[in-house]
Amino acid sequence: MKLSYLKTPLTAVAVAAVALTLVACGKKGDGALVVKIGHVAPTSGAIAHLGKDNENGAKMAIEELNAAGLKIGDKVVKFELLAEDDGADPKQGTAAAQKLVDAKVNGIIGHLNSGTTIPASQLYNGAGIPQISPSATNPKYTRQGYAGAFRVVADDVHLGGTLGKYAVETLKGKSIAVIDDRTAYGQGVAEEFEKAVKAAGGNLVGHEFTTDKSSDFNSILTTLKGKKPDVVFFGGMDAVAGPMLKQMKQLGINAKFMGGDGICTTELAKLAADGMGEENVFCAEAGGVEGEQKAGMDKFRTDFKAKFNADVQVYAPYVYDAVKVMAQAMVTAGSADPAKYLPALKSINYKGVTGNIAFDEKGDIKNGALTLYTYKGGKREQIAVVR
Ligand code: ABU
Repeated sequence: MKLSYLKTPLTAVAVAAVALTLVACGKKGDGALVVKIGHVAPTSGAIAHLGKDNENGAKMAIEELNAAGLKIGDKVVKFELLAEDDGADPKQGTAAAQKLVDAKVNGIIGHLNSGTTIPASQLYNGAGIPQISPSATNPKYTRQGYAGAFRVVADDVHLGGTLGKYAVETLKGKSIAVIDDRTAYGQGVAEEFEKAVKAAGGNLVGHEFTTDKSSDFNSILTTLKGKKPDVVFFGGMDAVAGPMLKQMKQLGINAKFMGGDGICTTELAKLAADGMGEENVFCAEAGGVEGEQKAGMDKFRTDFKAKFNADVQVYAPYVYDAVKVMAQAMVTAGSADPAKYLPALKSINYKGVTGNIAFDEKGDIKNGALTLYTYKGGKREQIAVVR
């Protein structure tokens, strides 16, 4: 907007009105183009530690982008992070999504959970706002036919499938039990795990159910104990898996414990305490790097710890990369207008700290990796990166 046509002095009210108009147009008084990035994760509730981990990944990327003086077209950009808490609750998730749609964000990074990401994606799609989830792994998210839905991690077909095969072929499980928390993620990953166990010729002895808010598992664990499992797979998050592991120990269930990325966190060892055992818990993160790409990831972890005085839980680096990928697409397109940068996002080829990021026709990461971990001395220890 040009102001040179103004012939008379502006009143205070008029000055304020012009300033508001400039911000609404996405421009600041200093000439910078304001680009609003929405981020949503549960920063309250039982998995707030994971939501904060994700949010900190976004903060780190935004600060670096602003410090670099990035330009879109000929305009220096000021990225603003609009961070929302969805409490891992689908209803709160859609309310947060609507708030960000109303705020006319240029793009969305999130949500953390599949159960919030999937319903929220309908709103973002309706508003034409591209969305990259850094951690929601239910396959449905990218199978709805939404042009702007992307994911920088592998999905539950890959996660559950790899873990099921691992339970039978590597852990040599002979009687495998499953528990899931009935969320979009927990149920989905457990189903994929079961399919893979069956395909590998394994024996499933029971499937029990809990919720993502439960803390007493005595009844379902006692039922499973009677079936003498040597492997127990849990589809759910670390906040539930921790107390479940403690109660398995109290009940004398001597079985290997497995789960997907939802339990594969730094916090799990604290939550499970003496229920953890040594090399008794196995899980997979839905991404991973190896070889010369490890140096970038190691540096990210060190920088993250120095900045936030906290270890990476699991997905902060994926959030960090997702923000940078979105910014790169805007730079390539020369525009932060969602309709204009979406084609550049679809064809992105970005080298991030989590590896190479390019998307397939659905919006899923191409050639996604998984990292298998166990826990030793209260710390995650990498077993292998698999594709
Ligand atoms: N992928 C694990 C945690 C997030 C989710 O998919 O619900």
